[in-house]
Amino acid sequence: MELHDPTGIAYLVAAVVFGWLALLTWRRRAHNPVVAVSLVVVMIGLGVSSVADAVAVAATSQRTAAIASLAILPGVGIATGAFACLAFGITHPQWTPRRWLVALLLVEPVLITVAAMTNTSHLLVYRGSGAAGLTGSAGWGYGPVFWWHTAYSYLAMVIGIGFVAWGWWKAPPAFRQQRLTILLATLIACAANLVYLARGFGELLDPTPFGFAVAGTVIFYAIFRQDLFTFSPVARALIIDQIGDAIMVVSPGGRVLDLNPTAVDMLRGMNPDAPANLVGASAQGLFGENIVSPGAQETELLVEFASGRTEYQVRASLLIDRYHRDLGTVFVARDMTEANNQSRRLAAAHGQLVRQVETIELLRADLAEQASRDALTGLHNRRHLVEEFASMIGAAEENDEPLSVALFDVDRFKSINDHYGHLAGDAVLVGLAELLGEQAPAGALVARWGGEEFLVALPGADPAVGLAFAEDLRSRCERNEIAVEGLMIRCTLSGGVAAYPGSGATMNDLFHAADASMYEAKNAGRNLVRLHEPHTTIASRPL
Ligand code: GH3
Ligand code: MG
Ligand code: MG
Repeated sequence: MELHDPTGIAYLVAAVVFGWLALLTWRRRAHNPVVAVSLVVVMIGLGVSSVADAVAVAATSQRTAAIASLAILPGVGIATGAFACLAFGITHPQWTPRRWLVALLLVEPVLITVAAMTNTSHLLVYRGSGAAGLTGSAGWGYGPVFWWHTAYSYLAMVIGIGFVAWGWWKAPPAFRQQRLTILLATLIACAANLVYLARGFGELLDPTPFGFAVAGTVIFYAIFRQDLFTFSPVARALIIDQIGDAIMVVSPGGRVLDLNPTAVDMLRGMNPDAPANLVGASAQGLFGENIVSPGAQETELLVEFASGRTEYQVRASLLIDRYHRDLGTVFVARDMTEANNQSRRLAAAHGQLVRQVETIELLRADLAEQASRDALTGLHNRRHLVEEFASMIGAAEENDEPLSVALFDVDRFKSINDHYGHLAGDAVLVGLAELLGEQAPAGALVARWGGEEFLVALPGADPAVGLAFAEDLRSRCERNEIAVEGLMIRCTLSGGVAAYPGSGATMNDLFHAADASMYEAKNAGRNLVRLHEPHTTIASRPL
């Protein structure tokens, strides 16, 4: 064998390309086993034929060259059958060939191998003296089996090309470029073979293996580089099939192109009469009125399954390629049942919490109110009055208005206690508190100042008004008897009135002034009311 023969070397180079592509494809077979294995078998078949071609042209021994010529045939049979599978697999990504089909595709290669090996005894493949004696290509002629084999190979090729052409024609835009690449590559390889046949199988170099080597490389590129979805089912399985969301791709014409198992479950739940194969079905038919238009807001979708009701949130996005062509729409439906139930539970818990907080707030306000009251009379207590008075004096200052305070002390209360008892004394205090409450004008603040002393703050009341109020109260008290356990008790009050701003600008000054005036009334004989005269010295007890 002379390997410096350029024709032989060319065939060997083609064989190396086939082997290399077979190896690369085999490594990537996980992407799509059917397509990958078919391509590997095509490459092995072509590789074997190329090696046989190389030996046939370069062998020095006539016998070796003759045997190599016979060995070309089985590789071609295997390659063309596998090509038909490859073409169908490319256009039907989910397809797996049945065993009988694989067996059927092996029949021809096995038969041609047996026929080639036994050719010297029957000369049905090659005839002539050279074939009979295995003495080189001189005097070789083609027998009927050779033509059957050639017809079979071309038939398988034509079927394969038909699949690819049909696949290209029917392909959605996303796949069209890839299918066209595969179709053109195959046609170029076939053209190379046809050129050789047209020259009448001359002694010239057969360009077929080189055509197929180029076609194989291009097909490899198209399958593993140009594709997005179909030939990456591993990633697809991980991302699309395992995902909890229902995902469905719909063609621009409204047909379902692809969908994941979750989407199949969802659509079957919505539509029990849906066709067995949802791919190719009308999306409108499956979704009905519920179909969401791309760009629309998310849509809620309720599906009644046998296991219960499921709430979906459906989003639609347009698939646009880099040439701004409409490739279809992707629908993603997310099961929101659990999340919605959770937020409903949260909202209910929140509502309950809000009601609890409101109750607590009411209780707190009630407590605060109670804390501001005197337990015996129900009037405001001294602490509350002191707190409120600060803002009253602030308002009077701000509005430039007067403010009077009237302090009352029950005359000789000790003797009431002594006469009627402490409980009767209490009842008298309650009766006085009622009288005060009734007589106090709106906006006035009435408080039990301590013991048998009461204080009334009168916003807006100047000294005269304050004095009139105190005098009126004193005289009412004098006239009114208080009924206590069948007894009618009469008591009198001594009162002192001081007004802002004349008698003082602070709470302390005003209280001291009122207190001093009240003591003046006591000293003057009781059952009297005295108005504090500004600029008089205040001689009073500490507050
Ligand atoms: P006057 O004020 O006119 O000088 O004579 P008075 O008897 O009222 O004198 P004083 O203010 O010193 O006495 C007040 C009495 O009021 C002393 C106390 O026992 C009585 N007192 C104070 N708080 C209460 C109370 O809540 N209930 C009863 N029943 N008595 C009280
Ligand atoms: Mg007193
Ligand atoms: Mg008193």
